[in-house]
Amino acid sequence: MAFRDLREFIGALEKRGELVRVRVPVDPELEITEIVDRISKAPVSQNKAILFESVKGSNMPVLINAFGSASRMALALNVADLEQLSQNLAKTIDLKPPQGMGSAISFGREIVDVLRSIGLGPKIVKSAPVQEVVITDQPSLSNLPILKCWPLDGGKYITLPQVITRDPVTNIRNVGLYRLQVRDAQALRMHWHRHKGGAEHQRVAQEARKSHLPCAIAIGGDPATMWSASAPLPPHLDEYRLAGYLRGKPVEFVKCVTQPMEAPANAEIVIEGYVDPNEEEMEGPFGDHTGFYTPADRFPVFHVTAITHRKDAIYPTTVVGRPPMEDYWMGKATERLFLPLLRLFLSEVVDYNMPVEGVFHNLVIVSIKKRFPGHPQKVMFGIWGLGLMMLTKAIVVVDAGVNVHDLHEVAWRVLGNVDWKRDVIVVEGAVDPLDHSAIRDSLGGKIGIDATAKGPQDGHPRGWPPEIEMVPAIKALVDQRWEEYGFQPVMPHTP
Ligand SMILES: Cc1cc2nc3c(=O)[nH]c(=O)nc-3n(C[C@H](O)[C@H](O)[C@H](O)COP(=O)(O)O)c2cc1C
Ligand SMILES: [Mn+2]
Repeated sequence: MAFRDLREFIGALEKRGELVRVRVPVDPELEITEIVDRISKAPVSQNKAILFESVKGSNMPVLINAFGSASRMALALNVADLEQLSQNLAKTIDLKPPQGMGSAISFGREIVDVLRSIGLGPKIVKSAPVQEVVITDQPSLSNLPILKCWPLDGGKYITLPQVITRDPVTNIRNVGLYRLQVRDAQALRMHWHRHKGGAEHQRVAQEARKSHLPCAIAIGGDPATMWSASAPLPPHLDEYRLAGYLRGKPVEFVKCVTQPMEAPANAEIVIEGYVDPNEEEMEGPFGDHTGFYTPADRFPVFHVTAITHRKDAIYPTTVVGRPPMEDYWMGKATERLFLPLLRLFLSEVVDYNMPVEGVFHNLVIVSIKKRFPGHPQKVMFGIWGLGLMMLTKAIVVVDAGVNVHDLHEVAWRVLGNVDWKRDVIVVEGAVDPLDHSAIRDSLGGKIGIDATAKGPQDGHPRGWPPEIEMVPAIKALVDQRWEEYGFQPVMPHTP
């Protein structure tokens, strides 16, 4: 059952014992961060969503860490566990490995059609909870409980928005989750990276000589809709259709009051406004999800023309920092959901993992069915050519049977299987703007490591040794006699 809005989700979290209400007053400046940082890193039994009911300087409660565990993220996206996201989507698109390039392309079209037809949206409604209160005269951001997350941050940031824009030429909608720095009561700085949908709309608006790029910033809504803003769909695909697919029901929209835009009707808050595509200012610094501060850089300014909200609006937000924090689970959902899509283009892929230590762009471990010389390298270049996966700094390729989610196994395979002269490629290309190690902003070195077993076809004539394994008959015998030897009934776990 799809959630209608954020409060229905909060209700479900509370029923499952996944929500803690904090009633004493707390400071949105640093104090909430320190609390949620501890809770995100606590054992699963203590890692809860938190509703701060009394936040200094605002009368809105603050919801945080609502997506911050595997089970809460699964609940948000309407599945029993995150693995089900892959299975459902694979079933939806009836995934069969494409045979050759022609069918891969038609298969690609099919999936675009599936995504296009899903949601049958946008469904426009006349009256919306998010417009219970409409402020067009001197709308002010200062009524919102916006956090200052970390000590060296350049100010206060809205951290969990859905930033909605339309391509000024094609009118196709994009939704992105980009942080927004408060400049003053009526302006924000828009931190969309150059590789993202919103930034492309800004460039299209510049080329078309538009002075305004209309924009709606939705805060809250049903959880699948909120999360969909973080999904890296290919350009020209509306993320709200993906939300419709996940919910099994289209997202409902209402017309904005001051911009030629629509926003989710069941959001908590909508900030309407526009970006002047030629106006940029310094944004940042900001304590980022890499665990480091991102330095200040130039980004566009967003001017507020209206704020609408529910009468008793709740303000959802998040804090990013040294992982694991809430965004790790939002990204894990993407990783699981996108596995069938990755396999659509790289059918040899069995599974992949973006471990928490790699903060997504720093490491992808991928297992493949290797068939020909150079196959691991083909997969590396394939990944470096796929959407935002282009930003991957390190790719490790292992054989089909390796559990990519077991980092001990992966380390053992890599360290044993790799000849560091033969099996490594280093290339230069686009890297994440958050990569502080890159020599230039957004351009740097990337590594591909082939940790598959090597045979004669890989230029390894010496032969590859067999892996050590006991024969099944002896295993069965020892199982049977275990207690007879005088050991405890539970078998010791072999790592
Ligand atoms: C909590 C969180 C914060 C994020 N902040 C930013 C950000 O400030 N700027 C940015 O470009 N991407 C940010 N992202 C990543 C984007 O949301 C993601 O790349 C998404 O695919 C962007 O949508 P787009 O592909 O339609 O541009 C963030 C993701 C999460 C989960
Ligand atoms: Mn997009």
